[in-house]
Amino acid sequence: MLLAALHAGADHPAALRLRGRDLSRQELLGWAGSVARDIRGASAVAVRAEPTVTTAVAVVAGLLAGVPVVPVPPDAGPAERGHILRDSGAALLLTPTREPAADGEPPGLPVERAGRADVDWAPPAPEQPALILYTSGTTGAPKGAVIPHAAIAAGLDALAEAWRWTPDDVLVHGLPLFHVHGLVLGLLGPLRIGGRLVHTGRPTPQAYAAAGGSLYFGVPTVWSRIAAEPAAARALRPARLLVSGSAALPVPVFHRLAAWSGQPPLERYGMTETLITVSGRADGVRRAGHVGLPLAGVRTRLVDDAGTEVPADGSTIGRLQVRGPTLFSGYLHREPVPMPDGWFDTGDIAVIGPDGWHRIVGRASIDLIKTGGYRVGAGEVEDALLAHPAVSEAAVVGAPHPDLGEEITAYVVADGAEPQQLIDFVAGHLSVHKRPRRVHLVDRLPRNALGKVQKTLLRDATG
Ligand code: MLC
Ligand code: AMP
Repeated sequence: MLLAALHAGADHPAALRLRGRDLSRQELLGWAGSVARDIRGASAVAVRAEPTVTTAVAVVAGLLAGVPVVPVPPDAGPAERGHILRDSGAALLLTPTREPAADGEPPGLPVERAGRADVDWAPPAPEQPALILYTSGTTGAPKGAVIPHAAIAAGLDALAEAWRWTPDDVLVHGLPLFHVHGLVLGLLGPLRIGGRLVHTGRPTPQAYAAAGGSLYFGVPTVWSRIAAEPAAARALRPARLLVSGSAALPVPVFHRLAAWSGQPPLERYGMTETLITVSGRADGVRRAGHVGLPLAGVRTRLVDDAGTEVPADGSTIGRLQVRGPTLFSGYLHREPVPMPDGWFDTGDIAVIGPDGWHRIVGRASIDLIKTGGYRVGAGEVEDALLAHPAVSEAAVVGAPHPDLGEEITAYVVADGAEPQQLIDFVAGHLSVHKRPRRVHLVDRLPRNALGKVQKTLLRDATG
């Protein structure tokens, strides 16, 4: 049973605290059981994934009912939201209160009005899909990665072992509930392992400092802002573990955070399609710029462009491939992903040392951007810009950025549109975090002899 701690173990009146509202495990189970009864048999349910207790209830209801849950970013504009709802085939949209269904969208089901009910049916089979997480590729609209119950269970158990995560922990984070980090680790983690969850709302240094947790999750942008505020970082001294992931933690941030908080952060690496596969250990060393060792049950290897394995010697660079029980089962409505002998190609470039420690060097494709821990496909942002009537050409790159890791930067050929208008246009059509933060208006884009845009030139020009 995936949410083991929900059904057993000690309860707490504030087992979950989201936006200042508390819920015990018993309350959550009864409330979600009632929603689960209403949605059983649906092909999939979409959930507007705000960081609230009603979102927790909706997600748990889907998992109890054996209905795949499709989290929808709460700020998704019409293009992104419409795509997710259509592509996933969600039969219902779970919202906090009753709302009229928008044109072409599935009917809504208000979670706030549900009653209490027991779950008296068998739990879903481990191989059944639990979540469909929409994630960006290099081109086109986001794809729905199908994550089975068994993958989540295996991934959380491996993290519990590596991090000594127990029901005594109070987990604190302020991450969105529509990606692996905030949703799988940050919400389902405490519901499988036990302990309390305190969601801070926006993950500001002050909110983290005030939360009094034992275990903290953050993306590097969150840690870099905390490391810049010594008082907030010092307030984390009583914590047991500060965990960073979803993007590379800059080495200076690692050292600053260690100095102020009294402990080096623990880094781990993963992705939507694989969940977390590599991590430091609570009882082990922490190494700046390194993401750790494969988790229990996971194997990793490096290959060259021809697919031949290269040595794990601490200096040879290769494409990182992973194998194990935490892998997704494929993208919805797409050709099966090639996974020869179960090996999945992450698209990340890495080095593995003789001691097994992994260092992520970068991504194979310039068209996947990591900004504030969010993965954004350049193609999706370019398509959104090209939908503006004034835009004739657009190229999007991730420029190095001290706070965000990479900053979405667009080079645009446009007739009669100002940069801010184009930024707002994208923010209004996709999720707000996918907007370019900078738009350069240019006469033409640099192209090679074959007419392909030379993006490395653009990225280097902004770096
Ligand atoms: C700004 N805003 C606009 C706007 N410009 N709104 C409309 N139009 C515009 N043009 C508003 C936003 O709505 C928001 O409002 C506010 O400005 C700031 O938003 P932001 O730009 O998102 O804030 P920022 O400070 O940059 O956010 C930093 C951050 C965020 C760290 C909080 O990037 C974040 O939450 N990242 C987490 C990503 C994550 O969880 N990734 C995990 C992927 S899973 P308001 O009202 O909200 O303030 C994965 C696997 C693994 O990778 O390994 O974990
Ligand atoms: P997402 O699909 O949003 O989960 O993004 C996954 C990608 O984030 C990975 O393929 C990596 O490129 C990146 N990533 C995740 N964790 C780390 C980390 N600790 N260090 C460097 N990159 C990371």
